[in-house]
Amino acid sequence: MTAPQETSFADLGKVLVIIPTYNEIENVERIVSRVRAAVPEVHVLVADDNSPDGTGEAADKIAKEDGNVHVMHRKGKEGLGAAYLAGFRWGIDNGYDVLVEMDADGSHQPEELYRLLTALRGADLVLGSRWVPGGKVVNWPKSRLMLSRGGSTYSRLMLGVPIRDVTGGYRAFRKETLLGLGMDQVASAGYCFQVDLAFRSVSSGFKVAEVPITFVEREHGASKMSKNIVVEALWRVTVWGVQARLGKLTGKKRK
Ligand SMILES: Nc1nc2c(ncn2[C@@H]2O[C@H](COP(=O)(O)OP(=O)(O)O)[C@@H](O)[C@H]2O)c(=O)[nH]1
Ligand SMILES: [Mg+2]
Repeated sequence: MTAPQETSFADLGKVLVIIPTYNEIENVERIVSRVRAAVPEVHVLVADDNSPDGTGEAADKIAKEDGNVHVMHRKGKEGLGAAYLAGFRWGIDNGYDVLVEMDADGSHQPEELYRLLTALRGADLVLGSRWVPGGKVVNWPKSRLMLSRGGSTYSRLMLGVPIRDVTGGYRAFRKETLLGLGMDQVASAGYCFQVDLAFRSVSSGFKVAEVPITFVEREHGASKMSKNIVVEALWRVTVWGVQARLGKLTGKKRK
């Protein structure tokens, strides 16, 4: 693990790390304290979908003790994409300049956050990437590795985006990128939300950079990955790819 960073990211403005949670009672305290220790100047927003296991209340307790931690209570499970969109809006409305996506389960290591923020100095969006040299995945079964690599490759080829890890969810956006990519038209609910945002950023002409990360599979709690999420991603990416090709033929752009 890396020591806390001495350098400041004040030049990037105010940074908000958004952590969506659904039943992450075993992880929420640990992840928030790791973020706050790794880059003390950042603020955290836990976006909880009314987790039955009490994650939202646990987050409230942390927020009571630490003024840099905020909690958004959403009414029910609406998917990771919806939680992020609400979190982005809250962050932008509350004066944040950089919005970071991070899972609650420790897969996205807070100790690597400084690398994403450093790269954001020269980019509009930075993706933590498992599939560039130096990137890796720890503790994933072969089936999950194949799904992720296959999903990224299919999306890259289908959409023509020059990105190795299109589905990853450890990212840092400048506020201007989110405002410019048409956030209000994003309908993806599950993980294809990540593909959607990456595709929109590239199509809108934003500079997207990838930095290698080590993705560590969760030790506590359960994954919310489901067959529906995979099916949603597959059909949406296929539709976008076909639309993009037809658009090229007819000169129309995807909305
Ligand atoms: N608020 C909210 N968070 C969610 C939802 N689905 C997943 N998450 C969170 O999104 C992150 C990634 O989910 P996870 O289950 O670890 O997916 P995996 O890493 O792809 O297996 C975790 O922090 C989850 O708690 C949801 O419907 N709402
Ligand atoms: Mg996970």
